[in-house]
Amino acid sequence: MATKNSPAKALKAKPTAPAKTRKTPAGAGPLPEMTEAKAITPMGWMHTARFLTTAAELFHLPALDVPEIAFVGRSNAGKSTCINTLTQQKQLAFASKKPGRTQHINLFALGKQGVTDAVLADLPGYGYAAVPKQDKLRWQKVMANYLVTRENLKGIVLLCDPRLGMTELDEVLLEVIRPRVEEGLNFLVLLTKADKLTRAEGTKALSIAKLQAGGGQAKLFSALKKQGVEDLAQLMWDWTHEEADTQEASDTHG
Ligand SMILES: Nc1nc2c(ncn2[C@@H]2O[C@H](COP(=O)(O)OP(=O)(O)OP(=O)(O)O)[C@@H](O)[C@H]2O)c(=O)[nH]1
Ligand SMILES: [Mg+2]
Repeated sequence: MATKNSPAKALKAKPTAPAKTRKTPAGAGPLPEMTEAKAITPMGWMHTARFLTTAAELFHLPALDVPEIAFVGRSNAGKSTCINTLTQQKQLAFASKKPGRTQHINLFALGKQGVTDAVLADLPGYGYAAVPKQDKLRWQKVMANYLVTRENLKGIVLLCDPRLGMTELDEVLLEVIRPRVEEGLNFLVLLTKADKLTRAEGTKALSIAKLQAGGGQAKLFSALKKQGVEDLAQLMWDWTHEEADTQEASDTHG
């Protein structure tokens, strides 16, 4: 029997996002806005984030059976800041002006009342010139292995500073994950620090990123201006609750 805090219950909770971004189960019609007393918003769900564990090596990571979303990208692209903004917590992930701040895979658990129904992974950035070559190569291997073999990986967010565009290492990463994206792994190119761009520059960067994303999506994001935050929270919810949505839809159809 499902208890009050069971994952099954958490998975059933439907976030009530603003009407324009709100997703309803296929064929289930509009969600009953007023009757869902306990419904949480995607941002409320994100706010439940808490530190789970940290690992310097892939084999130190615990095997998990909840969906995981990885935040990857160049050093200084804004991965840790993005996680802090999404989760509305100042120092959950360590962000810094100094590149290379994140040197482990850090996992953060999500879910209401201590029930973990998804995990965010903050990965070390690549491409920081001052890192010794040996360390760079070691990290590229750890990351590639993680992205290819992590079984509960449900989606990848590749953060990219649009003023720099995709670098050679971003392209390498795209090649590494392409087979998994083609198999249906969710993928988003997130153009960070959008506050540094004019509207026209943003539009142009977005259309280029959409082409580069292959089967994935592309979005603009600014931690400074809080641009694209709710949209991203909703997407993270959708990625990690796809099966629950499908189940609900089929339940509705009997
Ligand atoms: N203007 C602006 N600056 C940002 C934004 N997001 C992050 N930054 C800045 O970019 C720098 C790097 O941010 P981090 O979040 O530490 O970057 P990271 O990708 O985690 O870096 P590593 O841990 O080295 O891989 C910091 O100085 C942030 O304040 C943004 O949306 N707008
Ligand atoms: Mg970081």
